[in-house]
Amino acid sequence: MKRFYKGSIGLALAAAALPGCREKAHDKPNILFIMSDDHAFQAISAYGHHLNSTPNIDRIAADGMRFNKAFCTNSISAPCRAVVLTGKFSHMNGLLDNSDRFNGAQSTLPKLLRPAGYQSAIIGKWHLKSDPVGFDFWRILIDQGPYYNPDLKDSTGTHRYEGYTTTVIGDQAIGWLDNRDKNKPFLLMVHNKAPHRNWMPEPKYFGLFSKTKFPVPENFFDDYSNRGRAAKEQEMSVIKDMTINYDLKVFPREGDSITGDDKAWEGGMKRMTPAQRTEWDQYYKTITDDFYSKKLSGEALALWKYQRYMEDYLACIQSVDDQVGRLLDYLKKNGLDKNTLVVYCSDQGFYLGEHGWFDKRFMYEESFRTPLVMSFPGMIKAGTVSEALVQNIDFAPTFMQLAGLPVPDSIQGISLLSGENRKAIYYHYYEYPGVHAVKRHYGIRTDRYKLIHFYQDIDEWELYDLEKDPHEMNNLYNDPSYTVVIAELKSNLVKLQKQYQDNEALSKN
Ligand SMILES: [Ca+2]
Repeated sequence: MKRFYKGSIGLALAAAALPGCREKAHDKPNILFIMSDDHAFQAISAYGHHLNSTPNIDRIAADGMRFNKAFCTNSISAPCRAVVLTGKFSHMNGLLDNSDRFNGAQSTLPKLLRPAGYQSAIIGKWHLKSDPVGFDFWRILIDQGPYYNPDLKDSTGTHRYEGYTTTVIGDQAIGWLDNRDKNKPFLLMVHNKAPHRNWMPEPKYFGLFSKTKFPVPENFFDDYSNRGRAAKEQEMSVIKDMTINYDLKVFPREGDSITGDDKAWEGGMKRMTPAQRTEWDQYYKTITDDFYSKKLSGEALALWKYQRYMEDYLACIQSVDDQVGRLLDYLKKNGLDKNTLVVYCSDQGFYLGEHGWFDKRFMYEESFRTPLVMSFPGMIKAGTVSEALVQNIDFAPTFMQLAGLPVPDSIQGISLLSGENRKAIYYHYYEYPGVHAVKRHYGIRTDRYKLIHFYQDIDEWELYDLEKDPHEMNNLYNDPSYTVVIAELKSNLVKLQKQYQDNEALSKN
């Protein structure tokens, strides 16, 4: 099977033809890379999950390719961003978890594309602590950034922008496109804050899903039997860890003692203008009154929390989809649509109640997998689907090949235009001890199997047969009928660790 399933031949041929047919720098393809934060593939209608409707993201899939097996390498924000920028695993680019500071002196996409004449910009979430290096233009959120009236930092300083953050980022992206040097090809990275926790929707989408009853995932009440300690000891449970005030927007009552994550409940709202706050209070007061009148507990409370979570999470995505539409319309209106590769993805996946969870981090499918759709008329056949195993290390080499540049050996990803296909992918997560208490682990995934090693304060292996157990409910590591499978996976795991030079993991096997 080729890397580009079904559409592979067209893509490979077009890619091969590129350097010869595009001799002038300004004829080189533009790259519009849109990445959201914590956008689950389950929440994109092109993926067929029917939770919501994302017509504009779906346009990219309809005009191009939907990837069903796109994955990250370390399922958490800052590391994913460093991987995208460098085309290298976390242990190679030096950014292992959200507490690390990115070393901007290293080789990154904007610098790598410069020899081909590219101008580059990044707008929106950055989250790498150091300032962007190598971009011609940058205007970024501070740390995670708020949902309303964000401060954006650029080379001149930090300024406050009034409005809903997703829209502000869209405005800035359009503004940059309008003012760019039109004689040069561009790389524009548009990084949304949404739909990251704590899921504060845009006022026009308040109540969009209030009448929708979302189907509860079949493993929402997972008791983690047949799994190890990592699944049992995490702190990302909708039932136990999702907070009523901060996450679910119920106002605390007079005299309530506010504890834990709920202490942050008012932080985002303090940034609102009085008019925004009035609208917010009006909508969420009704929800608050309803919540206190119901006096829910046990299973009823768990299900209420799930519905409430989904309403706000999906409403935030509606604004993201609007801005994707604006950008696509801009490209078309300005004659850029034919010569621009458009990518939509998320930094990683997210749990929408599967295993009873929110958040990410685990190598289990919902957080390991990311949505990925790409369009490029004339190169990617419309409406194609890829089942190839691809990873976020692949963006940098893909963009380089698209620009007609040789890909340096130090880059660990494979260009999606190369026609090469990998049989297995590698993963390594580090942020432990840390928020949500997901233990350190690494592992290998093939088309059918996943082998994970949880280490540091434990030493536990898990094996899943994704064909028989797609929801990863049954660890088969101690099942004797899988002895041969495990031995083969371990041997391939070692090969990948050597190939990617993950010496720390090699010592833990
Ligand atoms: Ca994220």
